[in-house]
Amino acid sequence: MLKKATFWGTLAGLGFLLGAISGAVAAEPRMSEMDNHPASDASQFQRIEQPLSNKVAVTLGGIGLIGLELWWFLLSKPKSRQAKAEGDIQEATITVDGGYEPSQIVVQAGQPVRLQFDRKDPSSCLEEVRFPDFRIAQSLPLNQTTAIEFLPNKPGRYEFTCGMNMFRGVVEAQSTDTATRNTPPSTSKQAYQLDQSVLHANQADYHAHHVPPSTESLEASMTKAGVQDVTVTVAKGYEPKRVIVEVGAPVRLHLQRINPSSCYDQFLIPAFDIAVDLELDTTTEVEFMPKQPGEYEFMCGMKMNRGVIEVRPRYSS
Ligand SMILES: [Cu+2]
Repeated sequence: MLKKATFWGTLAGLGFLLGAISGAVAAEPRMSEMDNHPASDASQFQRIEQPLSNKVAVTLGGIGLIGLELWWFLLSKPKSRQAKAEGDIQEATITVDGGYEPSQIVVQAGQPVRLQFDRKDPSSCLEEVRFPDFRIAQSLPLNQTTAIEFLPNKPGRYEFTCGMNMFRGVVEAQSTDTATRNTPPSTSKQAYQLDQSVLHANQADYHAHHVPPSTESLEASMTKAGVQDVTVTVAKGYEPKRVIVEVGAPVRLHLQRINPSSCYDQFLIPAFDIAVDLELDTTTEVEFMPKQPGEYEFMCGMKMNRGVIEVRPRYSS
């Protein structure tokens, strides 16, 4: 994957250079016409005069390549990153936000590694990171960077996961250059490994990008039958996190589970004795009657993800 990225980066860079040069060449004759230069100058430019269609094509090509360049640097996120050597230690920063970014770190085997986990996601799922191979289980305080160090003695793939095994990443320890030359790794195995990392990256992506924008709180809507209806999406946490209802009318929650993580297998509202199983890609309904104003917590079966049902006093109309 890294090689592919380098290839495209180089191609885009070359394209940009070509585009800029040809753009300038195409623009030059026009400038000479405008400036009303002496005849000698004009004849100099005439030698490179091109048909208009060529100029347009070259300019458009240049603009297209500039666009590609911008896209490359601004919009495409590398999924894999090579750790940087800082003295004797190889270092990389991983952003913890709806998964791990990047989710694949390439390091050299036999040298100590320091990973800086920058946790930005408040979800309790991500409050711990584990490296089973190194017997590391480290809690990550929110909005802080936590360093984790270990030594990958042998080349190989070392997975790391959140405390709930929900989000994943991998440290790929490669043998040093000399060792690689002596024992080239099998290509098919490498391809398989890349597929695996793409799979994991996609899992993290699912949480990072395919989740509707967060609605913090939502008021239930009253149906004609007098039921307070709310849909709660179970994605990266509960959306909305706060459900607002009135006292004295039944509440029906439509729990729409789109997150495959087993964290969300169960849904609990202890105050109303509700404990239901949520099937993936299915909407499950629960009903209860709020008799007292107040705040009532709901949560997943593992009590990691939480939300609140806010029961307000009835409107006096
Ligand atoms: Cu979880």
